[in-house]
Amino acid sequence: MAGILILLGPPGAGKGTQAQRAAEARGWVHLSTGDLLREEVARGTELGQAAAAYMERGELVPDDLMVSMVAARLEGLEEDQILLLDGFPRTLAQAQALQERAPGGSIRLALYFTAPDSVLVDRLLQRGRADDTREVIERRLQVYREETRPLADWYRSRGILREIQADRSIESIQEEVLATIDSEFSKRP
Ligand code: B4P
Repeated sequence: MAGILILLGPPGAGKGTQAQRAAEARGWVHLSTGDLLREEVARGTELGQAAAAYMERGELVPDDLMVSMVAARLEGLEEDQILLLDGFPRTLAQAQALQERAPGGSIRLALYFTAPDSVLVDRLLQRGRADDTREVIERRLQVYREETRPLADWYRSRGILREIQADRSIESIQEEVLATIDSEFSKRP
């Protein structure tokens, strides 16, 4: 059975960093909706043009666009593939859409990354991507608190949430991420 692992957390928590490392270490598939959107923007596609203004303001791209983008990739998921979903879902509507489209029982874990806002802001300012200005970061954190953080309770109530303290070194977080996933897969192969 295919397995889906969700990486949930505020901007700058290191979801992308950890997803990329775990995918490389284990041969899993990494799907970052932020990276996909940035590719669409760079290519100037219709979706990219629609998404760019939201991303520049630190707002979420509308659910219908995000759901169809991810649904297309879920359909191509092969038996026994492990998919690391980085940055999706970010709203309750996206979580519900994922639940409906994912093969039964395939959503195995939601890893919930947490770190103080001051740490997140410093990391993002250092990274310096186009949407990493102080004003846009503040807006992204606010949108995160309102729209995305409630998903932690949603997955906790389904018994699949595992919290990861993300205010630590990249290496020690990676160790915990892999150990947490391994322990889940050893329970229910
Ligand atoms: P994303 O691309 O997902 O960006 P992010 O949340 O800022 O990054 P992440 O948490 O992955 O941090 P990273 O590892 O890079 O989203 C960008 C935008 O796309 C959104 O604002 C939204 O507009 C749109 N979007 C994406 N998905 C969407 C969806 N589902 N619905 C609607 N809109 C959507 O780490 C950040 C920095 O910290 C890096 O420089 C890294 O090197 C550093 N770092 C990481 N871990 C560290 C550690 N342990 N210690 C020190 N530094 C660390």
